[in-house]
Amino acid sequence: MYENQKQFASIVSSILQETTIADIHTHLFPPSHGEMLLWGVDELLRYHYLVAELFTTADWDLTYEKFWSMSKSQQADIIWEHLFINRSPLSEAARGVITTFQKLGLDVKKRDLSSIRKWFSQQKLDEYLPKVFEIAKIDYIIMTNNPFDPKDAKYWQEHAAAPDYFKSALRIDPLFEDWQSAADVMTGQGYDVRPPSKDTDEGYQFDKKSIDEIRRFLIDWSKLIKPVYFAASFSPDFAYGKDKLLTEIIDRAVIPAATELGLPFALMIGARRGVNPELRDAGAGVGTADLTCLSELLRNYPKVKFLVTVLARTNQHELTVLGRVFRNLHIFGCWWYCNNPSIIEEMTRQRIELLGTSFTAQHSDARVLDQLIYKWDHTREIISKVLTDKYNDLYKSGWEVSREQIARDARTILGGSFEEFCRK
Ligand code: FIX
Ligand code: ZN
Repeated sequence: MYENQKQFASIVSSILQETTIADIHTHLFPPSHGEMLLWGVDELLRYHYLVAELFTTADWDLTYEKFWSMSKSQQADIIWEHLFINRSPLSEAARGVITTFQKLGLDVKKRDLSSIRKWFSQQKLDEYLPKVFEIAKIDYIIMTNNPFDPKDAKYWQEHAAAPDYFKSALRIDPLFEDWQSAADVMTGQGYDVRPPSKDTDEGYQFDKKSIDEIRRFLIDWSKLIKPVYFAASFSPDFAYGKDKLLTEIIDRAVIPAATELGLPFALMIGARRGVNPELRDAGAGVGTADLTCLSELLRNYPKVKFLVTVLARTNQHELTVLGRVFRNLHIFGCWWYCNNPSIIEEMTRQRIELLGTSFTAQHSDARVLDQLIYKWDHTREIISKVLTDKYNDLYKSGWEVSREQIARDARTILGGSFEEFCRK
């Protein structure tokens, strides 16, 4: 077949470079969402992963308060100085900035932030956006759309037009983490939702009318934004079946709405928010979750489709096993603190070894448009390494794969398997 392993590795790598991707979870918005679409050098540098890293090195006199009161470009300057000039950008998030500049054709050797800034200031979003999608070879991305966020909601209510390669997902965290303000928002939008009250031994409960109204809210919002799935993130304490209120919201509002609309429900489990509130978005921690609660949910609703990713490395093997055991579960991505080459490689090997190609290897979680470039470049490199090894193992047993079959398998774990699951 191929003359040697090196040649084979480069063939797999070149196929991966050409494979187009469905990026199934991002925090990007279409240009019609105005300033909510973040892009450019300052946004790249003030990515919350880098903000957290900055404070691991900065002197005490750089207080959180001082940092947050700075302009975006001052924040970017200070991060550049600490993480790129005073030391080497070795962390995954810092390396990502360099990859992005390089793939955009900028000279990174000079380390000249002002000339890089000048280049970005000359870019026009209507040309730059498709260019980023082209460099990153992305078919479409899925956004995170929060109907409880007045800024996001406003654009949908005004029917702002989005390109069809920006698909939506209905994000409903406030229903679980802050029902008082969630109830206020729903009431403000004309739904008769009263906060749950504690009038039974069962603990807090919604009245029947309120729960019906939450379901109606989810269905109406789905009609408006046409999401690919419902989504929520949960702390490691996710306790479906034990936490009465959470269980009630899932059982009586989310699942019936998802069933009526034929939509999957995505659960992202394991982020402990606000461990260091001073860091804002960057201040979350990670914890191991009890996935027996997830298996109960999967068992209770065998015909509802669930998309799941977990944050703790310690939960990954158990989740992969659940992915084998439950046909209504599709596992996806290497989320947040797992989005590091060493962990992506480990997780991808583990998933292929247990699931073949029935999973989605990665999502970018990009918050800044330009990050699509590095996130997918780095992921492609790791996946081609893993696939090369796996095809080599097959080759030793006499099984040969064609270029077309490699391309098919690569697209399957980078979007195809997800699409098939959603169509079920
Ligand atoms: O909840 C989420 O969707 C998380 O991905 C984010 O909140 C988090 O801040 C992030 O950007 C992780 O990559
Ligand atoms: Zn996210």
